[in-house]
Amino acid sequence: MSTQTWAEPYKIKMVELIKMTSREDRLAAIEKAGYNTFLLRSEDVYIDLLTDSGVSAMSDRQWAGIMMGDEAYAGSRNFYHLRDTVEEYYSYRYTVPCHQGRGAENILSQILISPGDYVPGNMYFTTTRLHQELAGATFVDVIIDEAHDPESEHPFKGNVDFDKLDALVDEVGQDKIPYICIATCVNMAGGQPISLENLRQVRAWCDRHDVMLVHDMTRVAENAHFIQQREDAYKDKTVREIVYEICDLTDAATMSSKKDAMVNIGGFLAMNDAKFYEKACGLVVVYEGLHTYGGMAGRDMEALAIGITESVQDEHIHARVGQVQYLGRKLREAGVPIVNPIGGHAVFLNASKMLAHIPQEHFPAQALSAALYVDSGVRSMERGIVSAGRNKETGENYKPNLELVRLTIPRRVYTQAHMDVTVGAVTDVMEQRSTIKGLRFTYEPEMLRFFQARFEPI
Ligand code: PLI
Repeated sequence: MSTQTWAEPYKIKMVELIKMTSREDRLAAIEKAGYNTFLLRSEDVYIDLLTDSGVSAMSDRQWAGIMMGDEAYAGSRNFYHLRDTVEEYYSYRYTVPCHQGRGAENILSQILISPGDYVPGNMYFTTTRLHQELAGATFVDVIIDEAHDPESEHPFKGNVDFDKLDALVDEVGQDKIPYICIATCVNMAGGQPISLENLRQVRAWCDRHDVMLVHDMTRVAENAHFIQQREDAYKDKTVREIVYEICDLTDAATMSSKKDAMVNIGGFLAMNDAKFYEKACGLVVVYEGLHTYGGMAGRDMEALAIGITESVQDEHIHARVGQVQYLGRKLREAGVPIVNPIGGHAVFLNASKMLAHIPQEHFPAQALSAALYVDSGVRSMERGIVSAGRNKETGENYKPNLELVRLTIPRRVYTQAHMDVTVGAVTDVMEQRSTIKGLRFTYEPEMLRFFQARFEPI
C-alpha cells in the first residue's frame, strides 16, 4: 500500500446528521454564550473542532464490546481485560480506572505531593497544573525554549531542557521534587512530541536524583508516530513497539482515554510500584468508585480495552495524524499563520499574529475563536491567556508566548471535505480580521476559567 496517502483504513457504517445554521443564528448563539465556544450548544455547531476529547467515533468492535459489559459492582471481567491490556500495550503493572484524566491527576497529586513541593513538567496542562496546585505544589516549566516559539521548526518541541531542571534542583533541592511530569505530544505546545532520546535522558536524570518519572500519556500513540517518522533509530519500529518503549521508561502514568484510545469517557492511573497502587486504591474509593471500576461502567472499560489495541495500529495513526497534517498544510498554503511543525491532534492558529491589532489583555485568541464560529459554524478553542489563568500567589494573569486558537480533530469523525470547509472558513476570517474586536470579561471563574468565562466585545 502506498504510504503517500493518509486515506482512512475504515469505512463509514453509521452517520450522525448535523444542522446547518445561518450567520444570524450564529451571531445570536455566540452572544448568548458570552463569546465562549464552550458555552455554545453543540446543536448550533456545524464542524466541531473544540476538542478531540471523548468525541471520536468508536469502531464496530468497540460497540460490540459495549454489549459485553459486566456491570458488577465489584470484580467486573471488563476491569481485568482492561488491566491486562494496559500491561500488554503500555507496560504498567497496576491499573486504577478513573472516570477521566483529571480523576487520575487528582489521586496522583494527593499521593505524591506535599505542600511546598515543586513539580517540573514539559509545559503545563490546565487540569494537571490545577491538581498539582490544589495539593500544595508549584508547577515549573522545563520544556525547551523552542516550544514557546510558534515559528520554530524543532522536530521535538516536547523535549526537556536539562539546564532548567538542574537550575530547579539548585534552587529548591531534589527533596522538594517528588516527581517530574512528562506529557507525550504536548498539548499546549501545539501537539508537539518528545523524542525517545530525550526521554531516555530524563529517565537517567530521574535515576541520578531519585525523582519519580510520571507520564501524562493522553496522546502517546501520536507521539510514537512522530518518533517513527523523525527519529532515525525508530524508523523500522511499529507504533505499538514505540508506545511500549515510551511507557516502559516511566514509573507511572495518568491517562485520559478520551483521546488516543477513542472512548467517550474513561481514563486511568497506572503504575509499577505496589505500595503506590495500594495508596491509589485507598483514594479511588473516595473520589471515583471501587478500584475495579473507578467511575467507569463495565461496558466502557471493555470499549476502552479494545480502543487501546486499535489506537496503536500503524495504519490508524498514520491516517489520524495525516488528516491533521492535511488541514495544517492547506492553511499554511493559504497564508494562515499556524504553529509549526503541525501537531498530532490539532492545528493551532497563531492568533497574536493574525490579530496583531488586539493586545493580549484583550484576548485575541478568544475573539478569533468566536469570529470563526460566527463566520462558518466551525467551533474551535482558545489556548492562550484565558486558558493560562492567573498565578495563584500574585493573582496576575500568566502571559503565555503562545496565543493560539486550536482546531482539534476528533478521530475517525470528519472527512477531507470538512477539512476543506474549515480552510475556507479560516481564510474568510483572515480577510475580515481588521473588523474583529478584543474582548473583556463579564464573568471570570476562579479555577479553569476558560471553561465557563463570559465576555463582551470592547
Ligand atoms: O479531560 P480529562 O480529564 O479526561 O483529561 C485531562 C487532560 C490531561 N492531560 C492532557 C494532556 C489533556 O489534554 C487533558 C485533557 N484535554 C482536553 C479536554 C483537551 O481538550 O485537550
